[in-house]
Amino acid sequence: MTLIRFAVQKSGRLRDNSLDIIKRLGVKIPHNKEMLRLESSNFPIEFLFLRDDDIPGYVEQGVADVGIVGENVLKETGAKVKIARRLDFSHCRLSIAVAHANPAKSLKDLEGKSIATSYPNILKKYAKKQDVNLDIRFISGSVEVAPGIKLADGIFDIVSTGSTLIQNGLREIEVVMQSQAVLAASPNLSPEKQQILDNLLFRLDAILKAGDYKYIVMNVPKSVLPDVQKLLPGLKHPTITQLYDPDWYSISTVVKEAEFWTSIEKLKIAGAQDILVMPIEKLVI
Ligand code: PRT
Ligand code: ZN
Repeated sequence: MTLIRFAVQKSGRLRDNSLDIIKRLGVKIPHNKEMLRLESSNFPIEFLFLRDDDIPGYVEQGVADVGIVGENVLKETGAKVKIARRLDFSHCRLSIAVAHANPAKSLKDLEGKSIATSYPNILKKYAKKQDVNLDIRFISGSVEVAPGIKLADGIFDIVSTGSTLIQNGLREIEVVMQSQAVLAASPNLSPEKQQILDNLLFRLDAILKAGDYKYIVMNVPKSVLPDVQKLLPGLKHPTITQLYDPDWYSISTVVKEAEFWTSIEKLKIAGAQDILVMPIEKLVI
């Protein structure tokens, strides 16, 4: 029987969210934190638990067929893989930062200076594009301490909340790239494996789409029903049911998360009451 090999980070920031998404796809993984290979009991997948840095190379070589990894790691390794889907978690950015006392306002002000980073390839390419010469110093971790111990003039590293930069007396001066977790796929899957991946992507899209929408239910007086109806940005038409009191209606529909607050405010002003908002588990359009 054909299986696809699915690489997941063994331990670290991506692991829990990756396993959560896999669970929501309806794919069972036996509980065993020690095992590096595990087969699903209800889907033709074998999971490989690896360091995130190894995932792009393994997917490129076809050792794994797909894998969840940060876009930052994918870009740094330069692996030739396809991004099948962006997964909307582990959002972060890669930025240049300097000590507060450093007057530099952007990368251009760091011409000839030293920058410590765990992402030398991304930085090299970016600096070349900007026509800036840098002395790039590779460090594999704790990059933020480099300026403080005079190891480098600046750093190029992952920033999420920015609190680590602040704790180390650093200031972000230029964002080089945005990143999030992605599902990377090998470019040369057999038709059988592609079929399994397509089944998985169908389920994944339902989960990713559901995250973009909310289900709302509200009560509306008959007198303002046409006004409220005009404001509803639902997927198709809303469901409208008359309540026991003939002067009142219940409306339910699906609203885009991004437009949610503006929609709710407008509906309230138009006369909608008792507005209930619910998350959507899966959405197949
Ligand atoms: O052991 P393995 O090699 O598998 O894991 P790892 O230690 O290399 O990576 P891990 O688990 O730390 O991160 C995996 C991925 O999570 C990264 O490649 C990013 O894609 C993503 N990610 C999202 C982050 C962060 N947010 C993040 N904040 N990775 C690291 N950080 C670091 C950041 O460098 C900073 O030092 O967390 C610190 C706190 O950040 P602030 O800005 O919130 O203070
Ligand atoms: Zn790593």
